[in-house]
Amino acid sequence: MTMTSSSNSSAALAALSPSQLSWIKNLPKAELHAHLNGCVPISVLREFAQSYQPHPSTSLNSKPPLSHQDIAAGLYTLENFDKSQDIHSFFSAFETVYTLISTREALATATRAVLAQFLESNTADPPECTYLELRTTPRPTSTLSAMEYIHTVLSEVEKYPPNRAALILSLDRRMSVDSDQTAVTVEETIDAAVQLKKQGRRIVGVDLCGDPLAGDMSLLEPYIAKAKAAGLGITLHVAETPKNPPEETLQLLSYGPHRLGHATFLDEEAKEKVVKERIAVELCLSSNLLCKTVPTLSAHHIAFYLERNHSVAVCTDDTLPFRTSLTAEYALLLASPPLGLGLSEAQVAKIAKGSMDAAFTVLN
Ligand code: 6MZ
Repeated sequence: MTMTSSSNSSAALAALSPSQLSWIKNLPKAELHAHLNGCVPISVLREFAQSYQPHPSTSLNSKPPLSHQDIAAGLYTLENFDKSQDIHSFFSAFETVYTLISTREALATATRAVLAQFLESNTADPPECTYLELRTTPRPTSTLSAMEYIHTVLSEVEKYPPNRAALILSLDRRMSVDSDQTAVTVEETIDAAVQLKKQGRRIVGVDLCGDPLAGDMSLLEPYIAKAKAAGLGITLHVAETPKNPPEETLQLLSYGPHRLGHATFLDEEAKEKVVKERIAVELCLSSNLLCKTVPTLSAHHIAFYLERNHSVAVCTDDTLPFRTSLTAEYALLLASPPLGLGLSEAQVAKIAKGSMDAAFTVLN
């Protein structure tokens, strides 16, 4: 049996009284920032790993296919993401997930498991969230085109009613803008989102994510404008690391996003703009602590927004590597310091209401 270290959020969860825990579980709330492939339950990945056979068709980026040992090591890293890692080593952890989820069946199974994790009630417990906006990056595999990838995920999302689940398509900062023989481009992703929305399918927004230091963000403007003009919500990961230049952040803000992901290292000018333009911020506490972009909970930038009565949505980001759940992230808000932030129930209820109000379905 593999031992996994416990997380900050599980300690906060354990510190709550039974009535506090029940109150949190029953609070209506939205999960607005969850990456599909970062939220696949480990049990599902282990099952895929059992039948995995290294084959050229499973290789990624023309590298040799991962061996059984590579897969085992990758799963271990995902489950034990901690001391030796930081945000810059985080992105390679997805190679194992992408190798194991390369067929339509595996993708559908993984998507169903992620949706169930957030939306199904578990024995006596209510569902983790009232409403889920799941996001994923379209990814062609050896057996699936990018469009088939999107349709597979979308069909699973659409099995839930519109007031429970919707899909956001992510642009990866590493994507080329308008030509790439081997991978999906920004242009293809935006066109797919726009077309599917026009057809009445459940795509509600576009995200920008991926390695925070990759890519040239100045090229994105016309694509974001096109998505906005089609009525899609825009959420952008911004200033996730201290190395993100302030000019890049201001440029991304100039594209008029409806929401921001993380927004950890905003300078004064950017902060002022975010507050003035009331751009809701998706905050992922465990993710920031484990990626070491925020040193302690008490130093988290959530305090800045709460002081200004600014809309924030507390979210999980990637439940697998960050060993968390939406309930556990809310426990970090309510539990007394040092395990949590010690917010009042009124403050936590306000954050939960803010998450529901910031949903992209509200735009439509
Ligand atoms: C930036 C992140 C992320 O799209 O394959 N992703 N991008 N910052 C983060 N926080 C630390 N967490 C996940 O889900 C996995 C992909 O989401 C992005 C990465 O590009 C990762 O490969 P999908 O479903």
